[in-house]
Amino acid sequence: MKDNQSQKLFALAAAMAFVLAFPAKADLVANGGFETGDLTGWAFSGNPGFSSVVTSPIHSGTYAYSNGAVGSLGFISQDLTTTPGESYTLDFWLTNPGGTPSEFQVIWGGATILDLVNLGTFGWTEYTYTELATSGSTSLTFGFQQDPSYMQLDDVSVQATGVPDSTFTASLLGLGLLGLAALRRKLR
Ligand SMILES: [Ca+2]
Repeated sequence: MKDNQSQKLFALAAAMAFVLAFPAKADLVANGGFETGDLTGWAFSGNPGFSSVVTSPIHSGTYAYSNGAVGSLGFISQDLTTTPGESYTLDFWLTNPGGTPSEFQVIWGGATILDLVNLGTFGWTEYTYTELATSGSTSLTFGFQQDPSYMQLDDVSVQATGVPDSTFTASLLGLGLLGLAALRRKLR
């Protein structure tokens, strides 16, 4: 093998090693897209009626969560491992066909951060919040009531805010290594 060919291969291998060593931003939510086809990772409480994981409508993948609880709220929640004092970006998608009475709640660490009563009619809509963690475990809860119909939730994610996308950073490092290898060849 020619010398500069082996250098290229080495640089490529180094770049790949960087990408593998620094995984993408960690999503703290288990089964946030409901792609297990069930509520794996989520705990259910409250009104147990009309709660299911469905294949339509969905925002992405194959499944979304659907709830049409009548008369009172049904809740899905999970405990996230968080760092006290660190802020997190909560992101999710919701769609509602309209009709009343209806209610949708988001509860972060016991504090209600969103409480919509008699929601209007809207297609898949993204909601993004920045929230502070005050303990090593933060509960994330969604509450639903939709008497005449069903609303759907999909693509729930929680990520530490302000952490650079390490895959992108690693890619830049990899490109730098490739450039360095090319420079070394020129200088010979
Ligand atoms: Ca999904």
